[in-house]
Amino acid sequence: MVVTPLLPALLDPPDRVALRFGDTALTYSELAGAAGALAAALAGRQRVAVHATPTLHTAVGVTAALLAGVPAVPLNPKLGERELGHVLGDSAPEVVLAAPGVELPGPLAALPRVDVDIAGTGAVPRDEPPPSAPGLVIYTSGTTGPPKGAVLSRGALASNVDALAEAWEWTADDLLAHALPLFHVHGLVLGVVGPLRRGGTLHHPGTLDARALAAAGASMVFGVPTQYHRLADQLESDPDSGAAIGRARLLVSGSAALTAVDHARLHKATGLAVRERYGLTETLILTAARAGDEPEPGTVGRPLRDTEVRLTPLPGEQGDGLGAVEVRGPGLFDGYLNRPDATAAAHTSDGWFSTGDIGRWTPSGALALVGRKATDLIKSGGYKIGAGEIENALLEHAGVAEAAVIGVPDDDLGERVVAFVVPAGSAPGERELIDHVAALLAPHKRPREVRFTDSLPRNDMGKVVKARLPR
Ligand code: MLC
Ligand code: AMP
Repeated sequence: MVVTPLLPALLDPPDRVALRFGDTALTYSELAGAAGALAAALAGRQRVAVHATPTLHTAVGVTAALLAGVPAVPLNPKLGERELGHVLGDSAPEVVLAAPGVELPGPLAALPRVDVDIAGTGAVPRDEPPPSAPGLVIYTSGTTGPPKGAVLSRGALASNVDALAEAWEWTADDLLAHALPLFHVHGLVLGVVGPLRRGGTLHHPGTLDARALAAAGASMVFGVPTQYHRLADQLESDPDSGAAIGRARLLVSGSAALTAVDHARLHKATGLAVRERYGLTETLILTAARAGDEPEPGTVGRPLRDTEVRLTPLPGEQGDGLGAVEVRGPGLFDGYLNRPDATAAAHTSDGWFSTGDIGRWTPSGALALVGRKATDLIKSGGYKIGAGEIENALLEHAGVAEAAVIGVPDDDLGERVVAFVVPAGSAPGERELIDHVAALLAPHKRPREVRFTDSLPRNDMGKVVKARLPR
């Protein structure tokens, strides 16, 4: 069977920069050489972990794994020991890819290591697995328990970035700039696989800083709302950078809602209307505002090609158009690794994936998201954070008798993690508890604030009623 390549531009490299991180860049020929050499070293492995720093090495490492047909597990380099132990135990990678000289945390350092040589020269393998084969395993939080590994097939990656290319008229001539982490769908699938599949260029400036972005000369920019919020702050006193960024075709925001205020501030500073798109780790991107559509702030656009989105009325709703967002399509994951129970629970009885989001259609056919079903999921800085995971980490501290974690609205982060703690004996320090969580889990999961209390509000069954916690 002839399989269509996932990254055709590497088989016939155009004369163009593929990846630029800071001041270091690789052309398509150089990337093909480096990733081709590494792919040869990975051939035949079952699964490979990637120490996913925001560097050229990570992009080359993941590209090599995709070329070799070996599923890659990108890891947040700041994962705490508990989370890292879980992810490695669950995904069982045979080797870890890392930049030369970088020190790896304990459990990762115990794995056989393959250094990513960005100057390597090897041939790109001509054979690749079918689209049904797994391409990436990306870990994501749920309401309870440790993160689950979403298995994304090569076909899901390809079809999703192709549908986005159609929506955004994304071509090889586009220069995409973003400063996203490379261990989630946004930065890695849209942000690395996307431009490489198009044969275009990615520029990763490290942070979405106004001056760096202005200098990048990008035609497209991706970011999470927290990054755009900070950018809007900077542009208030830097109109020149605003004008330079405004020469882009498209600014796209996703992973969480961009506020109306930030939409307006960015429009004022750049002259561009930010487009939003919506998706999940498990589904890849589902809906997007098109390049040519009238901007409609507060919506996340229309379903992508071949993606079906339905709204199932919520129990007790009186026909106000609100519904649970349920989806089907070629971008959906194959299930959670080793978790058939969780995979089944995430689907309806007739096979649609339940996103957990609540939405309504607007008259133009765009989706507006109005909330989430679970109060135990927090979106902070564009990261999904399960309250239960943080509560469990807090309860491991000897000074904590009871804990309840919620997200409270925050101008910068969207939501901020706040922990309510009933101390065991004399209360530990707030900083001590924050550091305790940051050491066990990734630091973005740490509470930004701890409020000590004598008791948590509970219902007659003894269950904590988070709605009664002061926001
Ligand atoms: C602070 N830090 C600590 C600490 N306190 N470290 C250890 N112990 C403590 N007690 C450090 C952190 O390590 C970090 O270091 C810094 O302080 C702050 O980190 P942060 O909490 O992450 O915040 P910030 O730097 O302000 O980051 C904001 C941000 C980031 C927006 C840049 O949140 C981000 O990159 N978000 C993107 C999330 C994303 O990609 N989501 C997509 C999911 S996919 P240092 O060194 O880093 O400064 C998805 C699907 C879809 O949702 O639709 O896209
Ligand atoms: P994750 O599991 O990290 O992939 O996060 C997926 C969740 O992010 C979705 O279920 C939504 O709640 C949220 N999300 C993604 N994009 C948007 C957006 N443009 N607007 C609002 N929420 C979004």
